Amino acid sequence: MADVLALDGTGRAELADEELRELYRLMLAVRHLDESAIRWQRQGLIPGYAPQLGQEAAQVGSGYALDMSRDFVFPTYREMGVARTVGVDMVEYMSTHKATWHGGLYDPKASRFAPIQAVVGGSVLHAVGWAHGQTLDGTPAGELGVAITYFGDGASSQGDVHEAMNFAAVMKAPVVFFIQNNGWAISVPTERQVAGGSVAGRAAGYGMPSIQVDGNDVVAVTQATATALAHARAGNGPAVVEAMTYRRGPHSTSDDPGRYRTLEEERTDGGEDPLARMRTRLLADGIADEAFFEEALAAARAEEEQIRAGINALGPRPGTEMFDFVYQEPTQALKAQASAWREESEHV
Ligand SMILES: Cc1ncc(C[n+]2csc(CCOP(=O)(O)OP(=O)(O)O)c2C)c(N)n1
Repeated sequence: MADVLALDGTGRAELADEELRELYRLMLAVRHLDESAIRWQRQGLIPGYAPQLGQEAAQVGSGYALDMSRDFVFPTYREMGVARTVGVDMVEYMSTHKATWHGGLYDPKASRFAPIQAVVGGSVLHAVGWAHGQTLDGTPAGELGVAITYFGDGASSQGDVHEAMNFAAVMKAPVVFFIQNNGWAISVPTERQVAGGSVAGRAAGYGMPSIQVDGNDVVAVTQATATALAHARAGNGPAVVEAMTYRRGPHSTSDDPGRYRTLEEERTDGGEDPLARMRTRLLADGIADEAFFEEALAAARAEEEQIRAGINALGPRPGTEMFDFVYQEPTQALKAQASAWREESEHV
C-alpha cells in the first residue's frame, strides 16, 4: 500500500477473525453470483450483464468498511459485489439486467444505494451533490454521512470527474472517490488513457489525500477505505482510494476480450486471484478450515438458487410507470404523452 499523500484518519485497526471469515463468505457469494449471472445471460434468462470477476476484493472490502446507517453508495454498472456486501436485495438489483426496471427495483433511499448508473462518470457527480447536501444540512463533523462513488480508470479521464473532484475539494464535501483501476476501459488499456500512470496521483492537484491500495487484497482495501471514510467523516473533505485490480472477464456479456488481449496477457496481468488469496491466508493463519469453506460454498449456492428463482418470477412492470416517475408533478405535455400512449397501447 503506497500513500501518495498521507491520510490522517485513524481508519480501522486489526480485523477480528470472524470479520475475516465474513469477508471471505461475501467474496465467495459474489464470485458465485457473478459467474451465475453470465450463465443466466447465455441461457436467455437475462439479456445482459457486466461481470466483476477479479474485483471481488475491491468491492467487498470497500463495501464492508461503510457505515450504512449514514453513508451512501453511488455505483456504476459493475458494483454487484458492493450491492451484495451492503445488503441490497439481489433480485431487485438484478432486475436491471433482466431489463425489468432501469437502475434496479430496490428503493435507493432505504438501501442507501443509488440506482445503477450506466453513464460513465455520472455516479461521481451525483455523489458530490449528495455529500455537499450533508454539509448544507449542517451535520456536525464527526457525524457526517460519507458518499462513496465508484468509477473506473476510464471514467477518471472524463471532464465531469475532474470538475466533481475540484468542487468537492473546494467545498470540503464528505466524499470518498473509489477508483477500481482494473486495467481496461472496454478495449483501451489504462496506460493509453491515464496520463501520469495513477489516478491517485492526481488527487494532490486538488489538495486531496489519496491512497493507492492492492485492490486484490480484501483486508488492505477494507482498511484503506475505512481510513478514507474516517477522514471525510471528520469534516476534512474528500479523499481518493485507487484500488489496483484487474478485470478478469469481458467488459460485458456482449464483449469479446480476445479481440484486444491474449489469454497469455490475461494470465500474467491478472495477478493473484483475490478469492484464492484470501483462502490461502485464512488457512495459513488457522482462521478457517475445509469445513468452513464447504459451508460457505453451500451457502453461496443456496443463495444463487433463490436469486435465480426470484429473477425468473419477475414480470413486466406497468407501462404507465415510464410517465409516473419523470417529475413529482407531471407537466401538461407529459400528461398528453401519457394519454396518447394509453390510447395507442391499451386502445382506450
Ligand atoms: C458518458 C459515457 N461515455 C461512454 C460510455 C460507453 N462506455 C461504457 S463503459 C465504458 C468504459 C468505462 O471504463 P472504466 O471507467 O475503466 O470502467 P470499467 O468498465 O472498467 O469498470 C465506456 C466508454 C458511457 N456509458 N457513458
